[in-house]
Order: sequence, then C-alpha cells, then structure tokens
Amino acid sequence: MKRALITGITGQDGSYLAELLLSKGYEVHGIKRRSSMFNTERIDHLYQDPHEDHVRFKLHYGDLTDSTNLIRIVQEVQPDEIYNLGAMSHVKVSFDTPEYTADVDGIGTLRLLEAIRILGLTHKTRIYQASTSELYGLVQEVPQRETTPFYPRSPYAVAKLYGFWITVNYREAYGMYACNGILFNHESPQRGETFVTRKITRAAARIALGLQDKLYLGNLDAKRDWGHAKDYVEAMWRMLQQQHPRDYVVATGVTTTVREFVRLAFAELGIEVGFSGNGAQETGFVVACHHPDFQLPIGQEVVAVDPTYFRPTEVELLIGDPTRAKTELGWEPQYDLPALVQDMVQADLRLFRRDAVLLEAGHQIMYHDE
Ligand code: NDP
Ligand code: GDR
Repeated sequence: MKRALITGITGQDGSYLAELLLSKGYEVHGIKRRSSMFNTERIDHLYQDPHEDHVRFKLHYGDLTDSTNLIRIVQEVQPDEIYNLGAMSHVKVSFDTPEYTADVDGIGTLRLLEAIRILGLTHKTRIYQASTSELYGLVQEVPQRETTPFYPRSPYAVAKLYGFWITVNYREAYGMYACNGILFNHESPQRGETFVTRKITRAAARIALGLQDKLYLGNLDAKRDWGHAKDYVEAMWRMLQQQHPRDYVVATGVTTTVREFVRLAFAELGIEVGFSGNGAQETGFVVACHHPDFQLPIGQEVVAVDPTYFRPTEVELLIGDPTRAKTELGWEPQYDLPALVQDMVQADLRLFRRDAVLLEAGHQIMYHDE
C-alpha cells in the first residue's frame, strides 16, 4: 500500500486529492492547522475513527512555518509521495500579508524539501509542488506553456516563484523526484468563498432566492483559464507516477472574463444579465428572468464594481497550453466551463435553499462576504 502525505488537506484541492488517493488504495496522511474552530469541513466525509483497525486516513497537526514539526511528521509517516498544497493562496490577501506569504509559500516549500533530505528519503519520497499560473503574471506569451518566461505580479506569485525554483534545484542537486504542477485556476463547489468564481456562484444563488440584492466585484475584464479541481488533482497524481520527474502546465486552453463568468452563472438560473457603463461605474442588471421560481424585476441592478477589490498589480490574461500534460501524462479534463459553472451554481442553489427555509421560519441570517 502506498503512503501519501498532503499538506493543505483541508483546502479545496487537498479534499479532492485525498478522495482520489483513498479511491486508489493509498494510506493518506494530512497536515491540518490548529484553529479555534473546526476547520475540516471539506474532509469530514473521509474521517475514519482512529480506534478502528486498518485506518487509511490520518490527520496530523502541523504548519509549514514549523520545520521541526514537518521533520517529525515526515519521519513518522515515511511517505512514498508528498503533495505540498498548503499555502496562503489568496493573491489579493498576499498584498496585506506579504512576509507571512513568503514564509509559508516560499520557505515552507524549502522546509519540506529539507525534511526529505535530512531524513535520507531523497530516493524514496516523491514530491509534488503546487506551482501556479500566477508565475506568468504580466503577459510575455500566449498561450502560456512550460517554456514561457515568468513575471510574477504579487507577493503570492513571488513567493511561489521561490517554491518553483527550489523544487527544480532539489531535483537537480540531489536527484529527487520532485515536480512542479503549473496549474491554472481550478474551481469547484468546494472552492474558497472569497475567490471570484465561488463568490459569483454564491451570490447568484442568493440573489435568485431573494436573500441578497447585489454582488460587488473588482476587475470584470480579467481573463482566466478556469477548470475543475476534480480534473486537476488527477493531473497531480499522474505527475508523480512517471519514470522521470518533470514540470507540467495544467489548463483547459480556454480563457473567459470575470464578466462572462457572471453572465454564465446567472444564466444557469434562468436569469439573463446585461452590463452597461465601464470601469468602476460598470453595472450588471437583469434583462430577463425565465425561471418560474424566481421573481427578479427587469432592470434590477445585481452587479456593481467596488474598487476595493482592485489589486495594486493585476494579472490581466491567463490561458494555458496543456499539450505536455496531455501527451506525456495522458491527462484529459472531464469538465468544460459550462459543466463547471453548472456544478458550482447548482451546489450553491441547494445550499442557499436551506437558508431560504430558515429565513421563512423566522431565523435571522447574516452574510458578511468579502
Ligand atoms: P486553499 O486556500 O483552498 O487551501 C490551502 C490549504 O493550505 C488549506 O488547507 C490551508 O489550511 C493550508 N494552509 C494555509 N496556510 C498554511 C500553513 N501555514 N501551514 C500549513 N497549511 C497551511 O487552496 P487550493 O486548495 O485552492 O490550492 C491548493 C494549492 O494549490 C495552494 O498551494 C495554491 O496556492 C495552489 N494553486 C491553486 C490554484 C487554484 O486555482 N485553486 C491554482 C494554482 C495553484 P486552512 O484550511 O487551515 O486554512
Ligand atoms: P486568482 O483568483 O487571483 O486568479 O488566484 P481569484 O478568483 O481571486 O481572482 C481571479 C480574477 O478575478 C478578479 N476579480 C476578483 N477576485 C476576487 N477574489 N474577488 C472579487 O471580488 C473580484 N472581482 C474581480 C481578480 O482581480 C482576478 O483577476 C487563484 C488562486 O487560487 C491562486 O492560489 C492560484 O495560484 C491562481 O488562482 C492560479
């Protein structure tokens, strides 16, 4: 039985990857952070009672800022594969917490590589590093591929640049099986609520149900190559099953504006949204409502721009070329953008129908979205 260790197991990708590895018969270990509240909602369905026999899913307290803790966990687990998914992963927040982001996303990667080296596991343990399309930043070439030069545009991306190169360096210096997955944006019903797609699908569901009036967004012109997280964790696993380690772009090859994602999300609910104005004055309003359950008046303003969400430096256009992943890894995504939007919007609709019932029963409901 193979043994895997996942940092960031409580996050979006960690939860899908843990599911995938368990389905493949792995023993899965994950690192979770101590929090004042439960933070395992995404993986609670995978929980196995440690008192039972043959437990294949185990969580360890830890943090990427804590070297001795990482060394102890790696020593204890003796993993065949490590997936380093833990990170302060929000680009906008990285401008507020640049030093912490560098520590976790940059030096955290080094700490894990060093743990493998110090423990003499360089030829046993394979490692996947969660690199990102944010490395491309300011457009140098489209579509972006493994040979496209990097030009990071945020403290997050600069920290991840260190993570990328230290992974390459350990591969070359010590012969480690270490890979970077340069993953473009991937989303799902498990996506963090402050990333733009999930923010949009949650708001669309709530607006349709009459639980919220309006959605405030930042740059509507930004273009992203959005795929489904379920497909992307499959690529991570495939990267660690090859004969030789290499870095791979994982993307769909299709790019879409934030504005278009808004349109698609509302359209999934039978609500047509049009846009007028530009820049900070742009608004989105209801053009037609075809769904029998929702009563939105034509002309209702459902989207407005709030410059608070603009970033000091923005990544305007991302579109990836996944040819290497497709030809060498045999990777093929199952979801296209419409299927992704449908999955997310329908999941949020189910979620907020519960709130609508509670509200009708007299409960108070407060939303404080970022
Ligand atoms: P999430 O933000 O959903 O999850 C991040 C995970 O990292 C959480 O489990 C979080 O724990 C954990 N974490 C945060 N800080 C620390 C720390 N100091 N020590 C240990 N763990 C920590 O991210 P995703 O699942 O979306 O992304 C996974 C990885 O892939 C990240 O590294 C991200 O930067 C990268 N990536 C993501 C892409 C995407 O589109 N989703 C694209 C390209 C790269 P907690 O739950 O306690 O907060
Ligand atoms: P990104 O994802 O920065 O690409 O990083 P995010 O969803 O935060 O932003 C995508 C684009 O949408 C624009 N935008 C907004 N973004 C947010 N969060 N909130 C808003 O209200 C809003 N309005 C417009 C942004 O300006 C941006 O252009 C994600 C993360 O998962 C990273 O960890 C990962 O490395 C990259 O994807 C690939």
